Amino acid sequence: MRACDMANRPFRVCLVVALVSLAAGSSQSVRAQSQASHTEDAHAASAYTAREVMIPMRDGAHLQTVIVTPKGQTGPLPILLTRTPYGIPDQTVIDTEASKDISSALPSWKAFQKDGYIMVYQNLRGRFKSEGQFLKTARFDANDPMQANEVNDAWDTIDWLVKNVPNNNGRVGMYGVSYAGMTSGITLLHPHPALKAISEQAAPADQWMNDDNHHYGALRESYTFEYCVLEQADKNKNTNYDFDTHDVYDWYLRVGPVRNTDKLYTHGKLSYWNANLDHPDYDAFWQEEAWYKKITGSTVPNLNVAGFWDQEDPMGPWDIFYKSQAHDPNDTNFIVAGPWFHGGWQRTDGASIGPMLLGGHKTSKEFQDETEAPFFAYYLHDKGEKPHWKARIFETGSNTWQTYPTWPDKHVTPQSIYLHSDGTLSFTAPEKNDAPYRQYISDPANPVPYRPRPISPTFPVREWRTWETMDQRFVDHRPDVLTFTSAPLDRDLRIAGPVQAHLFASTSGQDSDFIIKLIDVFPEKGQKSIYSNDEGASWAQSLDGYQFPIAMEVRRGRYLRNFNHPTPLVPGNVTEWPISLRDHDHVFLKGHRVMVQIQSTWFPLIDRNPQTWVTSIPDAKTTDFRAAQQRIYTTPQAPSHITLPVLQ
Ligand code: PG9
Repeated sequence: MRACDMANRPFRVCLVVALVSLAAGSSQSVRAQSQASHTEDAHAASAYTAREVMIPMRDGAHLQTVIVTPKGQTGPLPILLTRTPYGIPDQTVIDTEASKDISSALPSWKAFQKDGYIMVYQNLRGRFKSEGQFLKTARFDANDPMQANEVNDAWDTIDWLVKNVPNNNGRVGMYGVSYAGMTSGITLLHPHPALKAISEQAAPADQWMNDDNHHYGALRESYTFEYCVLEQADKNKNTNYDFDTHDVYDWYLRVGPVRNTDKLYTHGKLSYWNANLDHPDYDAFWQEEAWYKKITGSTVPNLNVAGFWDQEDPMGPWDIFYKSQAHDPNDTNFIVAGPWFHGGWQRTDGASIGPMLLGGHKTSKEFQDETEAPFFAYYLHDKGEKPHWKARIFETGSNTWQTYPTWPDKHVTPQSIYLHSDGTLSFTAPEKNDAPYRQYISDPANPVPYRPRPISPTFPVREWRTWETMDQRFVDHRPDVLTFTSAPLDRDLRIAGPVQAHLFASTSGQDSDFIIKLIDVFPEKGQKSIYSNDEGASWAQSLDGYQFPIAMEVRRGRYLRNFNHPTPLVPGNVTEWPISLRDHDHVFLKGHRVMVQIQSTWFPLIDRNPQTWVTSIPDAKTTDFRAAQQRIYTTPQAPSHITLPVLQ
């Protein structure tokens, strides 16, 4: 393994880039931008003072913490705390970044500073100068008050801050994206009394079911492996794996069965990666990690934030929102969702998602100024008003902010759109004389790439951030990808709520995956994109005829009956595959077409299913991987369809 470039840079630059990765992994452009800023602004002192302290935890470990206060602070201010594994800013970073409008190194800084806060950043135990061991865990045992976990570390930190930081008003808020979203959200399980508001943003909640590491048990091979290298290869750095192929598709294919990554390359050094290989099923290990299940209600006001194109933690915020909603007597549990990749609301101005323009809105800035800052101002400063909505959502297609008093909205009508054997898609159910199925051969030796090749490493982040918005024409018409398309819509089709697919499918193997994609197909002419005014835009960058993914998901056959006890499929048997496509809010505009694509590999995002029966897929042998014949049924008895939450 080779340390990332960051390791060779001055420490302060590393910290900017490190905190940046808190939102969505580091990126070349942000890295270059940070470096440039350092040269230009190195001496431009900001109006803030940063001081570093080591805060003691109950077990004696001290955590590296930076406390940033406004120079010349006159009265008491609330504290806003972020707890991250990726590195924290120092005075130079504060001086450089504090003046920026959208700054992912100091998320939402500008919007918050209008109201005034003491900002606190802390490295999690075992990362950088923080003592203790980084366990990469969301465990919490309420019966063991001495357990090292993020709930107790947050509690001890808040307790120390309110007692030791001069001129604080006794109220603390926590916020952060992804890992720092998890460390905020998990405080719901046992909040310190001074914690008055949190905003978990893109927090993972269940790593086996639907966040970073697996989707319904299907291992997210490339992301999980590269993330474990990033965080576990070296305590003092974020490390990028040094691939010896330009296209990582080739590297993962050459590795073969997933256990070979450890046998050939990492040799037991990545404990969390090996935990993923040792626990393929939803056993006690993963059930303990699914921390949101212990939420008993909305114990602290919480602004959950989700991105509809979140390539890492798309489900966590919804899980946390729904679980807290079950007991929310004071109406303090809210959700904001929008057209964002993982942490996009803290990284760009949000004027577009992929190539799609968003009607002149700067959705990230609007979120920060109009929702996030007022939320904390209300609970920590007694300023302004409580949100009057349950969900505030930027709806794509219509490109408008919508507020909902309940989520899902009560006026939604479920309507099913059916797959037909002639390759069409319509709201009419199949009839008995239609051909019963369409079929393809899925070959693990030639898996369908999840984004156009060559595929870059996940870290440092390049195309990874926006791959879920990519034009699906790159696989359309592959012999192992089935496409179903509707006629152009004669009116707008507005969906708002949970989308649910039901495939009726068979395989000639004893195990298999099905991947389903719900796609908005743009008209063939005259579409405006972010490249429209750019003379250098290529033909391929046009939105004309673009196949824009709205929702995509995988299910693994061995877990259809039971997540903890995998069972073989019966070859040739028609089985119903329910596949949840999560919550969405999108308008398929008049003239657009709706498309569904189905395939059985999605590589190397998802590890390959051998399609024969093995007790553990990571430990399969090379010879276990075999081609299988897949059939998607389209009959009145086995009507494959997607149920859409239609809002008139
Ligand atoms: N998605 C990243 C992550 C969070 C929590 C656990 C593991 C990975 C992140 O962006 O922080």
